[in-house]
Amino acid sequence: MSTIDQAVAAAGTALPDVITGHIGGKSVPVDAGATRHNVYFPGTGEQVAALQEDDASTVATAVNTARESFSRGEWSRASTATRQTVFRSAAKLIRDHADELAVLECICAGLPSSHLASRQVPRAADNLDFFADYIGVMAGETFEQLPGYQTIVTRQPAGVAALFAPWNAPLALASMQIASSLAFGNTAVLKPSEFTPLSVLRMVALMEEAGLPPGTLNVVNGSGAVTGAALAGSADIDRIAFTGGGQTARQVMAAAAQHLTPVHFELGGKSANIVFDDADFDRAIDGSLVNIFSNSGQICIAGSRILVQQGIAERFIEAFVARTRSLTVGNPLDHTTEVGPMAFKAHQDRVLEHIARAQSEGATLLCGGEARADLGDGYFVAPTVFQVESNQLSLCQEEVFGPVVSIQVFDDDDAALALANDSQFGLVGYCWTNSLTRAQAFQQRVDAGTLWINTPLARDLRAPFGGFKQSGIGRDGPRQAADFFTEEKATITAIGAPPIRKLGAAAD
Ligand code: TXE
Repeated sequence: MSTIDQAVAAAGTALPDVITGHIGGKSVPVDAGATRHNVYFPGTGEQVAALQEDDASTVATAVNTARESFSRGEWSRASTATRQTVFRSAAKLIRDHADELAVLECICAGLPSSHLASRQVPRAADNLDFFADYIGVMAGETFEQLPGYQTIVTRQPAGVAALFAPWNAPLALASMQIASSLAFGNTAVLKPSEFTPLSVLRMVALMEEAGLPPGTLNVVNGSGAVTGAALAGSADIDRIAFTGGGQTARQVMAAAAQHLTPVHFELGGKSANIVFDDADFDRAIDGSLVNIFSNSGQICIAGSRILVQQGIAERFIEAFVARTRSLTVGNPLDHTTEVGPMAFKAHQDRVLEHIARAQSEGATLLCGGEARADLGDGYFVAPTVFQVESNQLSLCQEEVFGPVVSIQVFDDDDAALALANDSQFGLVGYCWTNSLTRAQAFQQRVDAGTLWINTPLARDLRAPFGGFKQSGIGRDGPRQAADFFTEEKATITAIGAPPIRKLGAAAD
């Protein structure tokens, strides 16, 4: 029995030979003539299953199914209480199936299963619970300042949403898109990454088990070029939410422009992690490690540019490199693993190219810098630390999306701020200091959608999340999702009988 089979059997589940889409509550039938892509376990390179690609005509069927479901109204016009009940039941089922979902995600994405079961899978359930709560308390607006009239502002679901989820945190990110759109009564077609379909498909099945009407949430599978492009270019979708890379986002935006479909983008980052000389040293070390090596660096919020102040730089770099060398890199199914592999082979190659380019541009390699071939055929990259003297290196300007960090030394606060903001991205920032004034000055001037002070990432779902500059368009968040996934409508009612001009009544 292979490692994958053992893990899957232990989690009480089974793998299909062929993974297909899910439309109208049913699996898309297996078609021997359809294009297939192999899905591999990043921990060993073994094949997990084959994925059947949905072509443009199957994508059209999925969109039509979502549209018909929207028009029938079993979800779009369901009561708030019904939608809350389904979301909460689904959240419970997700928690009950946490081990199974963690294994399904681990064998596709290669994220450490311990991290998945304890954090990422519960996040998916939390997203649903959060939006269930939010729709129970959200309010419209009323204006009564205009004498003789009352104006109310209500919201209608936008219609059919196209959701594009990435491979780096499939459940956590797809569930955010699903919760943000479905909560307000939209129906959807979701395209998971072709590398990581399994956990998302299982979550959708659990949502239907919880009472989500078939046809409300449909899944299409396949490559971005075929399935993704067909969905993004559909004339019959009302919203596009995309989480992925900037280059793909440009293509999605061009396709959306044909139909003026509004887009919501959550893209990459090159976030500064600034350690001032008055920081709590041990917390700053712990947090800086978490910020870059969580999910093997495959997170948009990675603190991939460490900026450390001169006075503590030598001590910080020494301690950071020592801890990096001691990270447990290995099979993500092993519960002691801290850093898993890259999610797929082409991405491992891409990360190694970034490392080679950093070296050729003059960055000083302090540790790592190579594939971990000693760990077998998995797509491992050794946790890598570079010291740099210029923020202009490609290492400091481009998102690597792997376990690779640059460290640059700065003199004073102005220099730190200038370096932090010298980026095409503006997703998040991290700052370590015990000076309130310093933190506040930094908070006011840093170009980032989220700033964490003296802590690694701690997500508050009530707050907006998204990026400045090329890190995205729009924000996740309850009010922000309501703004994106609904149409607002103003209704003005006369109070009593305010006068109306009497056109054509001059002859009287
Ligand atoms: O993602 P893509 P890639 C960043 C990260 C990474 C880079 C490229 O820096 O190295 O992006 O990653 C679908 N029309 N992030 O190329 O292509 C695709 O099938 C419609 C940051 O692997 O952006 C998948 O479902 N869809 C990020 C999704 O887009 C298309 C997470 C994302 O894949 C398409 C991932 C098309 N023409 C990568 N082409 C984050 N913000 O967390 C592809 N897709």
